Amino acid sequence: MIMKIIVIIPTYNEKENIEKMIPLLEKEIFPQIKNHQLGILIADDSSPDGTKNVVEKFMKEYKNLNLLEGKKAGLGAAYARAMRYAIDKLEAYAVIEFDADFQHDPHDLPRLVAAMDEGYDYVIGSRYIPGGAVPKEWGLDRKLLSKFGGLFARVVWLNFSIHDITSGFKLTKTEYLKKVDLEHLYSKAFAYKLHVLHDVVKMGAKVKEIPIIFYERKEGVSKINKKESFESMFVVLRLKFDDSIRIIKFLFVGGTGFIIQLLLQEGSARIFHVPDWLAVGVGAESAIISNFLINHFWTFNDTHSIKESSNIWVKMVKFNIASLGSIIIQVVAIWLAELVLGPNMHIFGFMLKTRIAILFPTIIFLVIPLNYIIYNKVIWKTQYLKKNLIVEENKVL
Ligand SMILES: Nc1nc2c(ncn2[C@@H]2O[C@H](COP(=O)(O)OP(=O)(O)OP(=O)(O)O)[C@@H](O)[C@H]2O)c(=O)[nH]1
Ligand SMILES: [Mg+2]
Repeated sequence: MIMKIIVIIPTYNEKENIEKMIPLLEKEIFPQIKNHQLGILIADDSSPDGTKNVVEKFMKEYKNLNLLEGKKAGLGAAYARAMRYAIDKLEAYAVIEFDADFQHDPHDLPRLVAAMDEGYDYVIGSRYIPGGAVPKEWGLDRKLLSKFGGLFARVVWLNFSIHDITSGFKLTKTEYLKKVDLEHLYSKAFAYKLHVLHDVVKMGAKVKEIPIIFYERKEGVSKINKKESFESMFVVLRLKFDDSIRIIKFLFVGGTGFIIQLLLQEGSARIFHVPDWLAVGVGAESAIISNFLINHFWTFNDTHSIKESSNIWVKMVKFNIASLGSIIIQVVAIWLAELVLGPNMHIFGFMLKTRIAILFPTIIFLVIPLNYIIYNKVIWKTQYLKKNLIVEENKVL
């Protein structure tokens, strides 16, 4: 099927480059991509050198050439604006992020589109896979900076499947881009691309990297500066924090459960003088109910609209079963440990009761992770959130 693909080119003082780039794309590159309808969207930030005039001159000749003007607010702001325009006004099926300065070879464009035709949703022109390269003119400092930036994101996000996180040359299907909150990206500059990549990958887009050679710019001057790398690291961490917020809440709720259990158990034993076994039961079940409610209305409150999910009572029963499972795990672990090690054990020269020494690692390494998985996969079914990661209501033009 013929799809509309828009090549977005942000420009700031790129008169000499854009003068050569537009006819090259229109006359030589686009005709190579026969099975789709291509267009160009220049996102110019009122360049003082008159880039706009050059574009307007070409617009008379090429009907698929569009110009979107704005105030200078950074590369990310220009892209966000242009992507929104490509989605809403040009009704693009996919967009391609592309530099004006010939650092990206226009001859690579058909390969990106071919990967889309193979069924990929997000195609990255990658400098860091075999066949790819960064400019040989780059000094060691710039090479390291670029490599380190990508490595930082890969380590923090624990995503090693993508080799070039900061590439500026890529194709994205708008089906995914529509769900990215473009108006509130964490960066208006270079680091915008980390945010978009993070969200698109999280939504489960099929990603392909194809090797590209990144050249030194031909004309004009670079707009990148050192402070961008700090901002990029900040954006990477902030996105990681967002992703971890559920686990942070979950751990916090676990803590409140522990306190409630202790208070109710001791309260019912000391104030109401109920037998010990009943006091323990009251304490445990109170903690289970309060943990369930806080998790339901707070930790997992974003899952309430999932239709694959069951109702609150069913969840409550499942939650009780999971909690019972946790108790059984602890009992079995301690029973096994005592069987093997005896009632007491020596750790760093100290003698400890085996049941105490084993309780902590069992809870930390077994009970907590297992519960977290069960809550996500079985009780609140967060996997169904993935596709609709970011709600479309955020959209403002
Ligand atoms: N509209 C707009 N375009 C920008 C802005 N900053 C950069 N650009 C454009 O974005 C593309 C990439 O910017 P460059 O300055 O080349 O950044 P870079 O490629 O990382 O750095 P160099 O390797 O030094 O060229 C170019 O086409 C620029 O003209 C901006 O604030 N607004
Ligand atoms: Mg450049």
